[in-house]
Amino acid sequence: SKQRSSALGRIWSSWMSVPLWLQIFVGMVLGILVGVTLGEQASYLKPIGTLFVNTIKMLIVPLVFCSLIVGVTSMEDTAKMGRIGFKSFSFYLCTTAIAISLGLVVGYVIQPGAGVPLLQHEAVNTAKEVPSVMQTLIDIVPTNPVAALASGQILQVIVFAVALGIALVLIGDHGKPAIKVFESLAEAMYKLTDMVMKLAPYGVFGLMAWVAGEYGIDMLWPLIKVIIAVYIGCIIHVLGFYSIVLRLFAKLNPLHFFKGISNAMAVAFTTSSSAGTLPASMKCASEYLGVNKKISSFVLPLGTTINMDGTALYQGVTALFVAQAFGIDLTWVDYLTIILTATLASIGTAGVPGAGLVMLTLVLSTVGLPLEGVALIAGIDRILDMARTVVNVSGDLVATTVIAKSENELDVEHYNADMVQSAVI
Ligand code: DAS
Repeated sequence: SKQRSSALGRIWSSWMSVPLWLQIFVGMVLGILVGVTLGEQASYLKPIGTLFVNTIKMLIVPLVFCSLIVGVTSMEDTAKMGRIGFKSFSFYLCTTAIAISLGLVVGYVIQPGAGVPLLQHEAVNTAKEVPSVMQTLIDIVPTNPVAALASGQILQVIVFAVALGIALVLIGDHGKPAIKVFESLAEAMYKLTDMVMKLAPYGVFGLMAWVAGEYGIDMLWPLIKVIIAVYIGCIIHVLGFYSIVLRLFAKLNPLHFFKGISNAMAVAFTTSSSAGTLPASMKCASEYLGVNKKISSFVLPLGTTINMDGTALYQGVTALFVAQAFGIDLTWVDYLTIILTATLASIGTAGVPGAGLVMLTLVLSTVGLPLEGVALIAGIDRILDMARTVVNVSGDLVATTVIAKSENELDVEHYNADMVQSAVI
């Protein structure tokens, strides 16, 4: 039995060395295989998934509250950067809002979750009274922030966190101790999120087993449609929207831009980390695009933390997928809430692999969509993460280029020169 326990020990340690996204993918595949084999009995595995979903729910409010306060207070130098800071901040929020809207359009057109036998039976069509758009806008200001935190009114938590963050900056040194507290709480919440995400392979296994057992293998097709929809959205946003932005706001030829950032896009696609791609982005900006380091050294790192066009677009598509899969009709107000939440939440999302999946729970809970949808997406999330990180990084570089041009800090000849030649220079 000694050999057996050491063999088990070896297997466990090799399993733990597998990257998390691969563990989650394996969990999904095994869950589907077990579900298809066991059929109805597989529903006994559902509690594993529910437990996982509940631990994610536990994270949302404290994670969003702390990460947003830290996100807002860390942008103190953005304010100091005056005009450039204002340009960067507004450019980033506008493109993120457009990205999430494009994601909603693509999700609406492709309907990845429609007609899914999946969870229609579970259609949790809570007949929600539909508040008016005006009522929704009024409601985003919490009359009692503590009650908003306690009841998980996400949009109200976000608004209060941003307001408190701004106030903490404005009170100068008096705010420092509190900011320090929130920084360590945010750090702790990131750690806790890491720990919870380590349970994802098992939670996804349990949920996928239940879903595959109840509804059969044909629930794979909707997931494939989600991948297609996200990739189509990302391609449209990068090649379509960013080209228009470059022509319209900077009168630059987009072709040179895409050639110039191809290295950064490759790194983003393979690492799924905007933060990890930052060195490559900095290199592309100065060596290929002719952007003055004074601009790129500020706008790019800022973009890595607060600009997530790809993530926002992905949240638009997947939120609609979950709504369709659960047979829940979203109202205009819901769409507006999703746009507001994803745009503001992107300020607090870290540029690391899988961050978007955690933020998806935030978007789903603001419009009352079941978080089981997160576990459905988790298995394919890495494939989606690669594409959305390319968009995140491209968006950071578009902003840097456009802002540099507007500040006359872009060497246009360098930008227009053929790539090889400019690299030599
Ligand atoms: N992978 C994250 C990034 O680095 C984005 C995400 O997870 O959504 O930008």
